[in-house]
Amino acid sequence: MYTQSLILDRKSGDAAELEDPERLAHFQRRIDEERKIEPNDWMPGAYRQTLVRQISQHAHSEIIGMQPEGNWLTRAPSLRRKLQLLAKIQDEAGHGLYLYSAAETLGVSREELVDQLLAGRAKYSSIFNYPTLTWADIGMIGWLVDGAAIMNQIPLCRCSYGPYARAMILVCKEESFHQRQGFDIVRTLCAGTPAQRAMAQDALERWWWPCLMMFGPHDRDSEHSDLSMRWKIKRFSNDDLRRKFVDATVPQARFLGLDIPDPELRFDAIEGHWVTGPIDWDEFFAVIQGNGPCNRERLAARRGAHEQGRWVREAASAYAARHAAAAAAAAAAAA
Ligand code: BYC
Repeated sequence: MYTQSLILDRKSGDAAELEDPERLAHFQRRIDEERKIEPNDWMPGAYRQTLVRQISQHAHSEIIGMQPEGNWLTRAPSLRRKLQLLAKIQDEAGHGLYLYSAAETLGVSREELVDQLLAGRAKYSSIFNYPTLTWADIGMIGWLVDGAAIMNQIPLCRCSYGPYARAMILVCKEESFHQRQGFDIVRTLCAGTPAQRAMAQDALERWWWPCLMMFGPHDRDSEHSDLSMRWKIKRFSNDDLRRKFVDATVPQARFLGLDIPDPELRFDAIEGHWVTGPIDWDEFFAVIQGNGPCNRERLAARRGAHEQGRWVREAASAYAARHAAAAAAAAAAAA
């Protein structure tokens, strides 16, 4: 929808990048001066592509991320918890739509992006390919997954691309509520019966390592980081954000009386940071290549939902076409 009002010239952007170092220098200067890049501004083709890649992956993550939580809507332990979870899942849908709109300002359509997801050609966050086996998993998603998401997304509020940065402000406010509802679930379980505490501990053991993987590969293996940092799309590296998350979360786990499932976890008093044991990157790459515990299930559910929504899209298009025709007829009659 946003694309209609844009001046789109993707090809000339790419060509100019090759031909016109002056334009490129001007672009970089603008970024260095912390001035936002807006949809109709000239931008290098690679900047545009990086943003489309990241924003669309982010949008897909929000939409697919509704599934593991949706699994517990009918089994939430109280009406209050059910309402909170329902509101949270609706927020995720809103974030997805908001982000698809931000991506559209770069000259791709939402349909194109959704098609890529449904065809299995697009990535979404690795974390949503793990199952939610107990109610404690819903707590872990809020406390840890949303906690990791906030750590990553607060700096995105200062991303150099205006529409993405502005979208992130609303998203981060809502993520903060999500994180708190998750922490509250886990805190309640930890203050409950031994069986409830054991449920929370078991969930932490299953979610801890996948949450650390959410931040992406180590900096030395992160192919996009250098350029994204230079262009101020990213403000912190993957490892820096992961470290901030661990530093914030370890004391919370201790407060809750939970054990982080990492025998090598230690506090480095000189650096002032917690240091974890090695992350299993084989698992991470298997998951992002489509071979995690739930990848197939997630895509199948998404394709099913898309198919079931076909009649709504068709009805909305027919309604819009009829109204446009009526408006055109009225305008012709009045002329
Ligand atoms: N999962 O060069 P790198 C949420 C890929 S939604 C899958 O470091 P980059 C929520 C990466 O795409 C949270 N793939 O990449 C929703 C690249 O592959 P391609 C989602 C990953 O982009 C509902 C390759 O690995 N948040 O919180 O510089 C309910 C090399 O990586 C992952 C966002 O999307 C991963 N975890 O940095 C509850 C935030 N990590 O594209 C909660 C926006 C890496 O070359 N995204 N890859 O095929 C970002 O900040 C960055 O894209 C990343 C990766 C830090 C994730």
